[in-house]
Amino acid sequence: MPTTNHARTCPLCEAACGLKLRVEDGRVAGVRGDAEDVFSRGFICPKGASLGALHDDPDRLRTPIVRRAQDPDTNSWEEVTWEEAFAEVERRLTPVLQSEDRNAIGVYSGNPNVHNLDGLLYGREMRRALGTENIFSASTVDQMPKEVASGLLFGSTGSIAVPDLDRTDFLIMLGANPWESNGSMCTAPDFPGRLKNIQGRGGRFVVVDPRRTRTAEHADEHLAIVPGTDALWLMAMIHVLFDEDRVQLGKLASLTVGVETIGQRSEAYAPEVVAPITGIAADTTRRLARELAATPRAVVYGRIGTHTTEFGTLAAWAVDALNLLSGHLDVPGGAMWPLPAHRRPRVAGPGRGFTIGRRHSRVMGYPEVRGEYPAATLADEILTDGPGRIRALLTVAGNPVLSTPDGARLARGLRTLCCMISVDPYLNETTRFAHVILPPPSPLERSHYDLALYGLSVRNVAKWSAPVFRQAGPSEADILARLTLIARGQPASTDPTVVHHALVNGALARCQRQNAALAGRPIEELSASLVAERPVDRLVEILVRGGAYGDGFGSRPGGLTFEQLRDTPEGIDLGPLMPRLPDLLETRSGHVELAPQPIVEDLARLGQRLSGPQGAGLLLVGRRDLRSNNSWMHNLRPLVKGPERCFLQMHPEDASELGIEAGHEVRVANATGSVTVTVQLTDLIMRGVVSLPHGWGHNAPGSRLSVAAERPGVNSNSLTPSTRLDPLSGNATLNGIPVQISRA
Ligand SMILES: Nc1nc2c(c(=O)[nH]1)N[C@H]1C(S)=C(S)[C@@H](COP(=O)(O)OP(=O)(O)OC[C@H]3O[C@@H](n4cnc5c(=O)[nH]c(N)nc54)[C@H](O)[C@@H]3O)O[C@H]1N2
Ligand SMILES: Nc1nc2c(c(=O)[nH]1)N[C@H]1C(S)=C(S)[C@@H](COP(=O)(O)OP(=O)(O)OC[C@H]3O[C@@H](n4cnc5c(=O)[nH]c(N)nc54)[C@H](O)[C@@H]3O)O[C@H]1N2
Ligand code: SF4
Ligand SMILES: [Mo]
Repeated sequence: MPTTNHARTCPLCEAACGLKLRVEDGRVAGVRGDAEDVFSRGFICPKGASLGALHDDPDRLRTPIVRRAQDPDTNSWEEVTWEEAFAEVERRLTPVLQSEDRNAIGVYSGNPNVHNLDGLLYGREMRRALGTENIFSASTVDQMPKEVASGLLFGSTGSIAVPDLDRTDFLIMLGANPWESNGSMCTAPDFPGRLKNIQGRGGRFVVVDPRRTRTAEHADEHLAIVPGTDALWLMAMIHVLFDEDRVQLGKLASLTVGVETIGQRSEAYAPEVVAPITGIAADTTRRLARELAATPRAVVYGRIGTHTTEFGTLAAWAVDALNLLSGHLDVPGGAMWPLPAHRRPRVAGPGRGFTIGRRHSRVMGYPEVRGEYPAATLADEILTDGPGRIRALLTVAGNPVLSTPDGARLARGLRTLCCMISVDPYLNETTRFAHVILPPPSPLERSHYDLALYGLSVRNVAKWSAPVFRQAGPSEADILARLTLIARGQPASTDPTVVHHALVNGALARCQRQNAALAGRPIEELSASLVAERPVDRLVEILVRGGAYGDGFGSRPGGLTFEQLRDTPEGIDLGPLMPRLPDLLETRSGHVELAPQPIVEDLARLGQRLSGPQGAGLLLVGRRDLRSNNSWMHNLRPLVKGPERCFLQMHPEDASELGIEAGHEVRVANATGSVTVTVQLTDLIMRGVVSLPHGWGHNAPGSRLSVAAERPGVNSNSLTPSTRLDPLSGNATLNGIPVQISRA
């Protein structure tokens, strides 16, 4: 077979790098960064380089499997045909569907959906068909606070402002470590290189993190902050702007309401008051607030360390508030919004606004947020008896046993389900409780276009990648379509084409409603003009042709077409971010709502933190490692070889007070659980803080992760309480968790 080369966007993290894969004899013989990719220009990390290893991993499931024994700990899995698998899904799911209690079915969707056209375009249809309110996802152990803050401020959870990295001269970055993570809610391939470029053009960047991370080591300044106190520090920054008369709204003055309210509410947060709680000296805070206000191109950016805390939404809101009040929102070099090729700009004017709590979860009474309940309460809904109790669960691309709070309790709950179906390529800590596992094709067997990430990107870019290999089984869209049909009560053998047709026609009708130029043209005619073949690609084609740069199905000659995407495998650069206000605003007032009621009320809770008891003891935070990806790539030897990565970081002085020495096995414990792990002493972490990575603990009986099981590590979420949530978003508090440490 001849050697072939394939350009591809990497689907493994938010950086969306362009890769070049060399295929020889039907196998991936090499992966390198694609120097011609318009966005990443050759950047690659070790994970992207292991895409071939992922494709070839013998533990990756290629056929559906069904569990025959009641006890998940025994290995009773049997390979079945796809027809048998769907028949088994129907047999198990139908009684629950017919019980008239649709909430008896729960759905958990995990992170890889974000990088997968099939999951993004078909998951919603499946959830809708199930008709349950019990929807959960990894969003509430991640970015939901930023979505809620953006919803309240700008009217839509999708309107997330990103730092204009390539044009800023001063960046304050909180709770992010892009040197390891490659960036999040800010799609920027070679994030480290872009940070170095800030310095290269004479600018500065400052990192706020309890650990002196690799990112902090490269920064011009590092501020060690007490975990969970970012919202207080950001309020102190806002305080300085008002106190020293440095608020500058610029063009946003006429577009913003609530500025005075925030001025009043910030009075209590003088840097001097906040300093003993955050650990950041008052004069440092004042100096940075002045520098932010005085630098024309400057921006504040906060990520997971700020979001996964008890004040996550307030911290996320305060980042945007600080950008706005210092004149750095919607201007080059500040925080801006992308306009991806698959979206259309709105016409300016009042929108529908955003509300939380349209209903409440059954057991804990948590408010619904963007149609979901907190992942942290999934176990409550399974374990607590009564009408509406979850008895059947679908997981799609998620591993909540390792990724969400109190994994051991969730595992106890999953064991009791009468029906669990997982769409997942691995038999792991979560899917081992399933009755049927339906494996999707490998990432190299599907097409790719970043529907989610181009909405968070530091440049407007469009790139579509063709599959490298033909898929062996059904596509993930087919799998989800068949689940949709079963949920609708159709026989398991129904051809999923009906779902594909309905989605494509629905998308065409929507496109027509939004494009006046298409009025009156028959759907059949629009449909006949599509050139893409697979249903997911036809959906992308519709969005792009009807989108901001599209050809409008011939009504805007010269506009973007699917042929252009297909024939430009290195991607199409659509230019730097452009100002988007006011057309982007979807609030009811049509303004930026700086002081929405939920935020003002929650600021009262933050105020109590000023006078409340300051916690003693050690606080646990997480961390990420370049060669890891949440919980699911520890089975690839090229990534996990080398030194052990799952260990506890601790400051030497904290250790010596407890009689702990380097390399000791220690017991980390709190009321939720305990783990035993090796300790590494390092002054990279501030005193009073310890750090453990998440996503480990691969020693569950009955799982099939032969490489990962050799060095399983421990599950840090054994220590995460399921009840300490950010009240506005329902997001779990994953950082700043009190723990006790002793020699094991
Ligand atoms: N303590 C602590 N906990 C955390 C975090 C933290 O910082 N600290 N981070 C949180 C964050 S940010 C996130 S996003 C969550 C992640 O939480 P989850 O999304 O629940 O977990 P992942 O580890 O990403 O697991 C992904 C699953 O998807 C499967 N998968 C991979 N590719 C595909 C595919 O193409 N299709 C399908 N159907 N399945 C696929 C994998 O086998 C795996 O089972 O974890 C959160 N948990
Ligand atoms: N290599 C690798 N890359 C990944 C992932 C992975 O698992 N591995 N996961 C992907 C996913 S799903 C996501 S969401 C992104 C996340 O990407 P990032 O947001 O960059 O996440 P982290 O690298 O975990 O960095 C978070 C930092 O917050 C710090 N921190 C903890 N608590 C606090 C606090 O209270 N305040 C402040 N200011 N800082 C705090 C931690 O010490 C840590 O250095 O990464 C993505 N990329
Ligand atoms: S940085 Fe992310 S997108 Fe780029 S190669 Fe690595 S895993 Fe893939
Ligand atoms: Mo995430």
